Amino acid sequence: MIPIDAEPYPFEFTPETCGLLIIDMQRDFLEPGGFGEMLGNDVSQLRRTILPNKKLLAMWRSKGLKVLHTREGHRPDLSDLPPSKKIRGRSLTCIGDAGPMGRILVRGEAGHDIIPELYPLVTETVIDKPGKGAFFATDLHAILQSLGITQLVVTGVTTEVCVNTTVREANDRGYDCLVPADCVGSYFPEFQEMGLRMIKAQGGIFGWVTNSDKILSALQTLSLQPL
Ligand code: TIU
Repeated sequence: MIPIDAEPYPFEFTPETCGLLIIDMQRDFLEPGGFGEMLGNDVSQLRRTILPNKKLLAMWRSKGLKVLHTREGHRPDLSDLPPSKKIRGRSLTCIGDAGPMGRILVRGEAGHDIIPELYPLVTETVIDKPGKGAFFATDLHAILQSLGITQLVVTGVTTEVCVNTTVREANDRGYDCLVPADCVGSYFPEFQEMGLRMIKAQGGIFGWVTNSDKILSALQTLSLQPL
């Protein structure tokens, strides 16, 4: 066990049973022309998370630890897209419509895929999720259980939507979640702050918050075990 400086108190990091869960670092959220921009957001707000995620991912991989990625999106026939989600926002274009990076938030399209900077290795788990939480309508819990994972470092976008929803779902299923603030991003600075405060409030009601440099320092103390 390696204690990691975190709020509201140190996180008892057990690397062998801790997965790095990177939420929805997809082109549709981080690049112009995708779902995020379609909702009226400034996608440049999220791009500051790319470099810290890249460093954390590289270190995690170099130690041979488990990495999981998620992608939010839907089947090409949209049979898993609730009508309520399709029409939400009253935008001229909606999920499934053609966009500059292919059909918006549809599996198999360029915009739905993970950004090149954080592209998954073939050995890494990719969870395709139709909702905001990574546990809803996916096999994530079963996969984590079979791997013996009990802790998650959760990164990605957006802080108050898919990251928060996933952390809450994970917490209810018994996982301890650590969120590095510099590796999660929101289109809205106030939601970034509150999203993180909600996780660590009330004695860590949903989990812990730290910065990626603290996790990198802890990982540096481990012997090298490349995949
Ligand atoms: N809109 C927004 O902030 N987020 C999403 O729709 N999905 C994720 O957070 N991945």
